[in-house]
Amino acid sequence: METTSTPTHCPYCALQCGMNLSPTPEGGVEVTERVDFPVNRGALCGKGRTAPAVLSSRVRLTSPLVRSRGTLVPATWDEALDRIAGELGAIRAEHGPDALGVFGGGGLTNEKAYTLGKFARVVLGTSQIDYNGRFCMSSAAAGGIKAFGLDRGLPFPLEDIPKTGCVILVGSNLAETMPPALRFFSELRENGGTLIVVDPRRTRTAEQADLHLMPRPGTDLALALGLLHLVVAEGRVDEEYVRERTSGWEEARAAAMAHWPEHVERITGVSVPQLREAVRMFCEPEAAMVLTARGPEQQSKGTDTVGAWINLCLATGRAGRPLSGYGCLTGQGNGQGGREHGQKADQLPGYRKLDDPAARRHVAEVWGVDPDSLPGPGRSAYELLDALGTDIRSLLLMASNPVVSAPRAAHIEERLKSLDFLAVCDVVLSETAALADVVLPVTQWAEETGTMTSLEGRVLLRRRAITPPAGVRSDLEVLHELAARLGVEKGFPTDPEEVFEELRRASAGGPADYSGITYRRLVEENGVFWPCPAPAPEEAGAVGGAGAVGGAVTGAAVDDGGGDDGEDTGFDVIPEDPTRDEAGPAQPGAVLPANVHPGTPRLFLDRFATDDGRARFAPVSHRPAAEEPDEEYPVFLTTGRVVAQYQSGAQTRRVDELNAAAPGPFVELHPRLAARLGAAEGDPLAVVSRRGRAVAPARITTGIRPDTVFMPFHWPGEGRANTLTNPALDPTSRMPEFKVCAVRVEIAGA
Ligand SMILES: Nc1nc2c(c(=O)[nH]1)N[C@H]1C(S)=C(S)[C@@H](COP(=O)(O)OP(=O)(O)OC[C@H]3O[C@@H](n4cnc5c(=O)[nH]c(N)nc54)[C@H](O)[C@@H]3O)O[C@H]1N2
Ligand SMILES: Nc1nc2c(c(=O)[nH]1)N[C@H]1C(S)=C(S)[C@@H](COP(=O)(O)OP(=O)(O)OC[C@H]3O[C@@H](n4cnc5c(=O)[nH]c(N)nc54)[C@H](O)[C@@H]3O)O[C@H]1N2
Ligand code: SF4
Ligand SMILES: [Mo]
Repeated sequence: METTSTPTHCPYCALQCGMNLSPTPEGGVEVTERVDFPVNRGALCGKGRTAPAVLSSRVRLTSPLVRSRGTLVPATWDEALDRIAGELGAIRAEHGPDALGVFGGGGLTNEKAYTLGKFARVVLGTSQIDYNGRFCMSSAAAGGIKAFGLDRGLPFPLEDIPKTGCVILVGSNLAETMPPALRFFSELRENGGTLIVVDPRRTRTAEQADLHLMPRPGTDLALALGLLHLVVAEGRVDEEYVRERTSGWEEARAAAMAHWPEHVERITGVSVPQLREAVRMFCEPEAAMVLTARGPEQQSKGTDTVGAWINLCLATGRAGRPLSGYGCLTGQGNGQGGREHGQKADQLPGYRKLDDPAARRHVAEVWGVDPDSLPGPGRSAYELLDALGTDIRSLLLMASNPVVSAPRAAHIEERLKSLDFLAVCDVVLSETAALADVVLPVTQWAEETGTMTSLEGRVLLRRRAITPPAGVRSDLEVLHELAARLGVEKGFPTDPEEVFEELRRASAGGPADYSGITYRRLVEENGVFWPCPAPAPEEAGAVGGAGAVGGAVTGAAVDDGGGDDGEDTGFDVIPEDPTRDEAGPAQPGAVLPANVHPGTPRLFLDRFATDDGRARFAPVSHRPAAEEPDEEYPVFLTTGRVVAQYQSGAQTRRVDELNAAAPGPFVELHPRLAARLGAAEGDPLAVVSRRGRAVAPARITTGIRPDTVFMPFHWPGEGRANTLTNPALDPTSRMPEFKVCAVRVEIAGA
């Protein structure tokens, strides 16, 4: 047990708020204020503040569990690990490596996500790996790569938001999903800027807006096209910018011109005067931003929708310029880093592509394997889960709870049950872990060190603050032990910093280049924004300047100069144990040695990361949701979050204070719809879709469209929202349509 307080970061969302963990007299830890981290300056939401409750042995797993005669019973680590390795080996021998599925999570540290991807490809030899981030920001990632050649959630730090002129926040309820970030938007308005919120519900976030557009679910694509139509019609296109910094305008323009404002009003339900007002607010100031979150992204056309919002930025010259740009508000703690280092079906570390021969060669060399031995791309998350029990016979699952969080969850639950073998690593007995043949209890955030990459693209060090209870091991130890049992003795270290050193080399030269980042720098500089290349060995000894930390440098230029630190690797010297480094983080603006790349807080200012340096317009047109309301299912269902619960609730449903604030599921509906049903506040409502039926009490509010009901997805059982959701996939990102499906609502039991 450490005796001093440790500066670290929250276990939950992508904001990665800074906090101190201080020892309590009882031998535990409590969260205390940490003001030096600029993103939250000490502010935390209730989830962050109460996070130590999940460290308690009262709610967590402290012994491996192995299924014996139908029930999970405590076992030793050796028994549990032997069982997993034995089953995986046997299934592979009988059905081949692609019968072994692996599923990861965006909450895993970079070190774990990297190791899990390597484990799947090198130890198991399977192509069948994907992760829950596919359900999260994959449409924004696909849209960003198409347009800019690179996907980093925000291309600028949050601190730029108060200084811009207007922000359109599309389908983000950040007042509930990232409460401390609301400050940046309040400051924007205090500075005279404006906020537009696009959401079918009048959320706590929408209440802050100068203009709230309330479209039908699933119509953001038409909305963005309608706004672009007006930009053209009103002569607001930045012709010079379009000429010099973009390509594909004519096609995108033609597509937008087919979306007349009156037509868009009919599709979206947003009136033409409101559309005009939004265009005026967005175009008049010198700089403006569009930020999307899950609302427009979790649709079967999410990638095109993101493309349409980016088009709006490009046509008006609002990308790759100071205080302007398109960004996606990534969701999970390591939603950003988790999508960069190889747990994704088509990916190798450093955001490299698995089907790129040069990438395969580079990574295979770091891993010490033959490039030809690396499997090709596998299936996306939903497709992988849907194939369980067919050609995929076993699943190793780490950091996700799909029984609650996957679309068409009853079906996925059946698929999980139909497996020959399921192994789950978790900190608690989640609904998915409860189905497993073996459950391994793992260490969590405060008990282990690792790096996280926040929604800003800022790589952070989350530090170990307490000793884990006896009986648990880290995910890295699990992968090390399984690799050894499956015949791979080397290459799976258990020390996170050792893994990070390898990740640096594997990512070097890739789009998400971490090679210039060290644990020491992360502590001293309060995080480092990627890309951050290490100086090339041949540059060592050259003279050059790195520029100021936090300064505007481009993503593409990697001119970090050089200096002589006496190391031919160009890497920094790593202190023995930086997690014990007493020195607090340096102030922003710390002076760096000349040969050190400062990191890249702001991307694209000189050029985009495409081959020709130009941003690409997307030639997109509106199309309806995969399932639209009809006579049988006349109401839209949309889903999302409440402030006091996190995701599948596996962690937060174990915290008393959070359960008191958000005890269970509900169906939010408009008084007019309630009147039609004859429903009063609190009445049990049955919500029925083509996938199934869920029951939860009515919560009546005028803050939602009368044609739409909303359910949060944090609970299992009768009120599980995902019993209803439609797994229609976006053709590019393979994102399921969590945000739109058609339902019938009735009073339960009536
Ligand atoms: N409290 C809490 N915070 C969280 C999380 C959590 O579970 N709980 N999870 C984290 C994660 S992983 C993520 S991804 C983020 C998600 O953060 P957000 O994207 O802010 O969260 P959601 O509630 O899923 O969706 C946001 C809004 O989209 C709206 N919406 C629904 N359908 C549509 C539509 O068709 N168009 C538009 N424009 N809007 C629509 C919903 O009404 C909702 O208010 O939150 C992170 N933070
Ligand atoms: N209807 C509907 N469904 C949705 C969404 C929606 O908006 N609507 N949103 C989607 C989105 S954006 C997301 S991100 C997903 C998230 O949904 P899930 O993937 O289910 O995410 P979590 O509930 O965070 O599950 C993480 C699990 O990992 C465990 N865990 C935490 N840390 C660690 C660790 O370090 N190692 C290991 N091994 N385990 C750990 C936790 O205890 C928990 O059981 O849900 C998706 N599902
Ligand atoms: S906003 Fe996110 S990172 Fe910050 S305290 Fe809440 S859950 Fe943690
Ligand atoms: Mo997410």
